[in-house]
Amino acid sequence: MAATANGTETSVHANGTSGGVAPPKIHLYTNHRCPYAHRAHIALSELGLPYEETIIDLDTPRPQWYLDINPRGLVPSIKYTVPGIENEEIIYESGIVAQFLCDSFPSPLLPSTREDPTAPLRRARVNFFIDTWNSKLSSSQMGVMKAPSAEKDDKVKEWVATIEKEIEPLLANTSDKAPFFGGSTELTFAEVIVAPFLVRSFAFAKQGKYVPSSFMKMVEGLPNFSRWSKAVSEHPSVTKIYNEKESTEGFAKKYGKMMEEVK
Ligand SMILES: N[C@@H](CCC(=O)N[C@@H](CS)C(=O)NCC(=O)O)C(=O)O
Repeated sequence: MAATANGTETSVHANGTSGGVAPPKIHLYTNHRCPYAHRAHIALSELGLPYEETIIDLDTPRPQWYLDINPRGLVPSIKYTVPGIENEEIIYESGIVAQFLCDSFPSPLLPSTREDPTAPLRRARVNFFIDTWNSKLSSSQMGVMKAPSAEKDDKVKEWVATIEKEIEPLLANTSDKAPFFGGSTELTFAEVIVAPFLVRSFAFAKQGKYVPSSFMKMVEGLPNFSRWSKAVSEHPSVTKIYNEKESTEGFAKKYGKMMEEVK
């Protein structure tokens, strides 16, 4: 880690690439407590791509140099160059960053449509899972987090019922040996997108602060979801930069006011 002229920390992650292809130059602007940025870290780790990293302080207004990179001021962003082939390009919005990386470097994360005729259908399944997670689960999770204490138990039941109805069947072909989406032995793009939110849900439930601890016990009754979520939460590409304490404290700092009534 080195301090730079603009006061941020920059570090280099030289994992090496597979396949003998000249690596692109990737610079990731991130903050390790952010679940959206976590998506980019998981993709980079699984793809074994080397990258440089600058940590963006989310507790202070974004400096102009970062707004010039990402006018929305959010993390993550990547600066991407393939020397001699692609000029420097800035890409932001975590889903787009992760998808771009997965499409650029075909891997078990997301099948490439270029060589594999079964890929479009497998990609559609992954996208359906992500869409279901975002459209059906996110609002019920927020419902639990924002609910006053007296209503939390009912809200958590609704959340788990939604997981059972919408997610449990989509994990039907997972197993102990192949616990990831679609019965994969390795992480997929589905996990890249949802794992950061999954691990934070469990962290909140462990703390019993925004999410009642009963959540942990209740999801144990869902065999597919609990097997899958355990494998995802323990995967080294998911745990690599994730710091449970910093992430949940960061959330409390940012959203403490909004959640005040639920303490
Ligand atoms: N839709 C964006 C959301 C990214 C986002 O909200 N990042 C948060 C950190 S988790 C952020 O940069 N917030 C700016 C701030 O806290 O001032 C994405 O998917 O990349």
